[in-house]
Amino acid sequence: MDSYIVAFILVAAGLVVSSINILATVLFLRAPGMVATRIPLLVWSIIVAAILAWLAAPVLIAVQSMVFFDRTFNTGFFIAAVGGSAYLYENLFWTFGHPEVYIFAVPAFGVVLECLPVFARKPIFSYNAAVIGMFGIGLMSWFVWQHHLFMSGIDPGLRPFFMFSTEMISFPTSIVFFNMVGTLYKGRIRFTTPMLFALAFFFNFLMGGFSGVFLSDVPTDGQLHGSYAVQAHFHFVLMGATVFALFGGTYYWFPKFTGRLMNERLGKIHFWWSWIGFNGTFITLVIVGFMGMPRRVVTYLPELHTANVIASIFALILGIGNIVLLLLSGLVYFWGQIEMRRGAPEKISAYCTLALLLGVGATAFLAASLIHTPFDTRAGGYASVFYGLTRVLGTVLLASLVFMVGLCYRSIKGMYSRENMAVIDAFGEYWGWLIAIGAVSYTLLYILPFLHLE
Ligand SMILES: [Cu+2]
Repeated sequence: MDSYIVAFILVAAGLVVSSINILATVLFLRAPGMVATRIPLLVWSIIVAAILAWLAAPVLIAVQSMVFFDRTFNTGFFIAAVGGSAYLYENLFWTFGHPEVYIFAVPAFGVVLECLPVFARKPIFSYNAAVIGMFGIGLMSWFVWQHHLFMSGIDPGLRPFFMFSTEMISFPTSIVFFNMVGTLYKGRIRFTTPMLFALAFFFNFLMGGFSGVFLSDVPTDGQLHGSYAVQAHFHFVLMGATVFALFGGTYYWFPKFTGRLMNERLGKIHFWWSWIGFNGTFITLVIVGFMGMPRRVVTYLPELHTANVIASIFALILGIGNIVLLLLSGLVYFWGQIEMRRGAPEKISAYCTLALLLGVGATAFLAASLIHTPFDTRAGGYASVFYGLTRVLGTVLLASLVFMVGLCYRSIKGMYSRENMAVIDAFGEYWGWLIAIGAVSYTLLYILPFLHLE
């Protein structure tokens, strides 16, 4: 536990330092002629996120330090028995926690705002409004944190303010959405893979936003607090919107990194499997939440069984869709090896980095799809196999990704060449096999038993 706290503090400190780095770069190191009104919207979105991270992360450092003090030096900031308050912890945590949501979400807006004009073949609709909208979101994200505490003993007199402020954040958000709609309007749209991901972001964020408006309403929140509806809302924003934008961005900028387009057909398979799997899982969980199923509980009422099975099937689809991503990671790495053999050793760094990113994305998605496992895995021999193998696979996958970080670092430093690529080849062999084994065991472990369940 203490090492978790220290890790959190270190990550938060890293966040502060890197956001200062980004802000200083944008302020002082712009190319000549790069005036404020010409900065790409992606960069504006990262500026907003960097300001949020710069200001919010210190709060996390402070609150985690206080927890550390409570645990190690017998202080009592959050311990009620000696006059501290756990409610204080919740407040401090969410003072960081709500802006943090936008540290993820606003750059996703930026990615989508870059993709839409290209594939709608029209300039962005009202650039200035998009910048103002994103800054508005960043500013207002500071005044809403107590919507997480409506049911945690908040002073009832404060509730209307936080209800109102939360609902008001949909105004700057709508401005950015109008930019997106305006850009699409009468455009000659090409449905490429990045465009599909950008449009999916649009839909998923809308779902997350709408459910957010309902949850910010105090009486509704009283009913839905701690239910699966909240969990689904959270996933629509952080996974449906942010991660989908991340994938779209990867497909969009890949050719710029490597000079090669990614395979459109595989990309589209990846997209449709993920999107259908994602929405099938979480739309079902919204409904299950409305029917009263609480979070963090393994068992549920018998009448919710069908809905839970449906959610599980879609969660599996989501996982399978992202095996495509893992396969792409192997493929990208393989291309890198070919380029090296052709005598372009400098290219391996770009390929290796992208293979790494795809691997991280696939691992994250696989982990997410396992959150809603369809079995009562706590008992019996199957449970042991399920947990044992999942952990072994997860550990091996994570270890490989860590190794890949080292490999990428060395390749960026230019330490590999056509004559000196034994390590590159050895890892390629290993990575290919691991992906194959992962795909097979995922099918055996998570899909086949499920088909025999009913
Ligand atoms: Cu919030």
